[in-house]
Amino acid sequence: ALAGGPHRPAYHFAPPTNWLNDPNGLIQFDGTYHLFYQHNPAEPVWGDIHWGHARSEDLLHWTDEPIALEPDSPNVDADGCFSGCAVDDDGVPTLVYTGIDDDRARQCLAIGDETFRRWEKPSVNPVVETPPPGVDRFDFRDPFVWREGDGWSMVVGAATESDSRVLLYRSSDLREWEYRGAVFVDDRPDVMWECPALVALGGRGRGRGGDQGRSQSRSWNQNRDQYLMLGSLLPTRAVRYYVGSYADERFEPRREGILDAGDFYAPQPFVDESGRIVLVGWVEEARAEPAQRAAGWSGLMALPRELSLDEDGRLRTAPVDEVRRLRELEYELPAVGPEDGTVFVDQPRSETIELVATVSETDTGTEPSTASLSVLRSPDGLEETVVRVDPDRGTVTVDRSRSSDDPAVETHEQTAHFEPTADPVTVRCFVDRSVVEVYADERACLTSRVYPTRADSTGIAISTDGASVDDGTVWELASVWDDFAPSPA
Ligand code: DQQ
Repeated sequence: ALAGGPHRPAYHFAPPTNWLNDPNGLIQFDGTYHLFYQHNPAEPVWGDIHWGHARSEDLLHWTDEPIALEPDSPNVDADGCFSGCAVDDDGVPTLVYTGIDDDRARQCLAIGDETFRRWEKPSVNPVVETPPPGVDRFDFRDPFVWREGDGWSMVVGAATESDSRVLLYRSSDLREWEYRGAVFVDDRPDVMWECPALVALGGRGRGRGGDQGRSQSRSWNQNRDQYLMLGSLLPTRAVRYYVGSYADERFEPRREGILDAGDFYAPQPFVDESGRIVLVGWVEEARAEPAQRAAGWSGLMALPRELSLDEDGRLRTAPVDEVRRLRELEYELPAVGPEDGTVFVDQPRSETIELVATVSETDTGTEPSTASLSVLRSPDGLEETVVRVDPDRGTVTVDRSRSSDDPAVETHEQTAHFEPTADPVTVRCFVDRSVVEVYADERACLTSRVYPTRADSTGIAISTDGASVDDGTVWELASVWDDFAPSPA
């Protein structure tokens, strides 16, 4: 049975029990998607890091699989199997991860078979034993590997005394690696670049099937100006992206931004068999440890997102199309004009919804014009989470000041930015019990954790302050778990 409580999500991936952090080893192999994740199987707090595993045919419904990696090799990974990736080595599923022991980080392999259930750690481990000179022995982790030309490339996150950097390695066989230098340097001091990733933004429809390596190498060299570099940065925990060129073993950024300014960290991209770039990220808890222990689980994954570039070279982020299959009962939302104040919506009353609405600025001079969507709202309005959109300023904010009666949860406001626009902004807002995941026109996204305490905090209200809301629709969304216990109504 699933560890539960009223805040367990119905359609986001969460571990069956205990702790989850970063997604690892994302791959589609013979049609099936695999998700591995940083996992403490004994407690819902970070520690004793294993790799948990789940599989899916549609990126929505997940089947729990046996633990893939255990920290069991002295001088290699006995203190933890930290983050990494999966590749298809000519039909052999292969995990590349960071082993931790004695406060040292080393890059390691695990070789699988077609069941994805037996993972052997070869005696060549670790495949990269020491970092290059100047790089901290512990801040040297999170390998991300892809096929490039006739071999393999790998980036590893690193910190030196004065900067953080993304290190590049090359190999012909995944076992012997040659250090090629820093592909990218971020010169802010005291930052650690965790979970680096570099992918070609090939664009949709390029793929014709094939494995991850093949689809990545196909777009390789075709578009050397269109690469995406990702980094999860300590200690601010900002998830940065850069769009730029990758040539001659250097990445040159052209544009940058924050991928998701909410409770979101350590995302990993992969190229699936259709050629899409799919991103999965960890959504952290914003409740105190005793509440996590009481629930018996901690951490979940944001909805899988498709990343692409628009005509102007800007990054687009949208939930994968499969997410539309969760839609059940559909309701129209009333249009709310700038003078209408607050409109309370009678139906649906649900904690698992998708709400889509278009917000238009109206000409009110210098005042900012905003529209607010209130979700997880109690009938008396004492509990509610407010999603505020300001097209003119280019912001979407999740106001959690009244999200929960529980004083022990985090309630600070979170804001994502996009380029201000005079055009209407379409907001897609996914509510899943303790998750509010908002997309503004595919140009900004924000995932926030909220913990309503009341069973009747299931309502919706719309209010405007100088803006108007039209074209609204709400769907109740299905649960993806067979043994999912609905919370008491
Ligand atoms: N989490 C892993 C590390 C990574 C960090 C440890 C990012 O490999 O740097 O659980 O959240």
